[in-house]
Amino acid sequence: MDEILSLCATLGVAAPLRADGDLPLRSPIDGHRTGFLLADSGSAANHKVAVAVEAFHQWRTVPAPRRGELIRRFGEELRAAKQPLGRLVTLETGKILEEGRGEVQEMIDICDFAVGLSRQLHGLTMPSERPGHRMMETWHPLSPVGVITAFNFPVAVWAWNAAVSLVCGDPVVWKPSEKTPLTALACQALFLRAAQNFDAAPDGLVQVVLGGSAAAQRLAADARLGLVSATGSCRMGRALAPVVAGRLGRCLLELGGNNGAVITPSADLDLAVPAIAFAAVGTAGQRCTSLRRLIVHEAVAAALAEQLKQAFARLRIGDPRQPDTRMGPLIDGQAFSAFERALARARDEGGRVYGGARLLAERFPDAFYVSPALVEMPEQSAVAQQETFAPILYMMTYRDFGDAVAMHNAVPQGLASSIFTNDLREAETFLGATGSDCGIANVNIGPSGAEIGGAFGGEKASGGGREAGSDSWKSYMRRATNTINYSRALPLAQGIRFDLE
Ligand code: UN1
Repeated sequence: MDEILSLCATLGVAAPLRADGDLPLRSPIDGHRTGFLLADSGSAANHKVAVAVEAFHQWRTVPAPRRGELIRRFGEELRAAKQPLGRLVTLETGKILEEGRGEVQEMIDICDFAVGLSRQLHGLTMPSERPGHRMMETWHPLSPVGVITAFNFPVAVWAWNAAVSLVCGDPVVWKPSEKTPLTALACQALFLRAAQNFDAAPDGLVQVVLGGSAAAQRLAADARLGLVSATGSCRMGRALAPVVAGRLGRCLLELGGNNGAVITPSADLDLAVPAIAFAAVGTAGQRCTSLRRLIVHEAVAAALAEQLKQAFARLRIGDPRQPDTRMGPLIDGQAFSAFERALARARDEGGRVYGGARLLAERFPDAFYVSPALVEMPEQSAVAQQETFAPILYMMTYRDFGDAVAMHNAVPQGLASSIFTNDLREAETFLGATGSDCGIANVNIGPSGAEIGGAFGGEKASGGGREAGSDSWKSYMRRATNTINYSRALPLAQGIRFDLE
């Protein structure tokens, strides 16, 4: 607890804990209560949105490359704070140090991307059908953006949204997960450091609203937020999206995944085994891109299962602060119950479970360490169609490639996917129109660990949103189509005649 507070102080958050707080904070590492924070009341949150609206009115007039300069400075702050912020991510989420720092690196990367983007927010010019006319589109700042994030990527996913929003001219109102509020306050503090001596930055560009699902619902309902970008479970998306839609606002959803990998007879298992292990057990299976389903050709299934069991058995599981640990704890007891429930159900549905035990329970009765589970399933039954946010890898076999793709796509979610093959036809088919139906489809790498340069997001129940790279910025701006008449005549479109005599 002392370390968490001293890291907060280093990062610019003084005394975040409150004796009168109502948001309990518990360490996933040892289960101890860190203390309480104070959730924002409805009126406090309302005021923060009002401040963001004020900031918007000024910020939208600042030239985009100048807005980019602020994000460049923010990136510098993040570089300087990579170690302490990465460590705070580890302490708050239980992810290993390497991954905590990796998250901060992802923030730095998106800042770099956004700085370049700030000079490229350009539209098209189209030929007009009318003589002496020009048509073009221009992109303008939209409004303050509501950003709702999950515990598992407490800082990187916010940064994808914030860096892009801010260069687009939109302040950010951020509701972090109630399980990871300290990293959010730390990011805000680092941002304030970057903005301190930057004249063009109005106060209140980054607001943090602390609270649970009621706070998220309030942001969803707030018509001053033209866009609400929300990351979390499909259930969360189903609760929020209708609220945003009800006021005809824009929603960008990044929801659950149930990510699969097809392992073909030509797969290079020396590549596939470590890729599968990282994707299935990294972050203790708590990434939306975690690998949950293996669809393996029967010719390689036995060899692969054996190698995976060995790889899982060698894995160092425990205190994520130890440099050689590869898998830390689950976030809390609820996550552990979901893990146990899914494994019981898998057994009921005919699955053979390897691993899946609780570990270190005597030392940490209130923290939840587990060994990852490999579950050989007779078919892709109901349990394998759900996302359980834990290290469970279901393995099914196939004979015919077409069946493998069909099985791959036969789940409600459509986030990330991969195929391991050295057969060009299989690879291209998987990436083509009849292949993977996901927003992310990879060849010879796992489904997780995406770079920020591409658009990130999924289809079907994964929500349809796209964040981070490519042209995802367009969701954060208002597009105007402009037609300019520089002639002395008034020809109408579609050749319509409208004579007044
Ligand atoms: C998430 O789990 O919500 O692709 C985001 C990845 C990370 C981001 C995951 N870059 O695994």
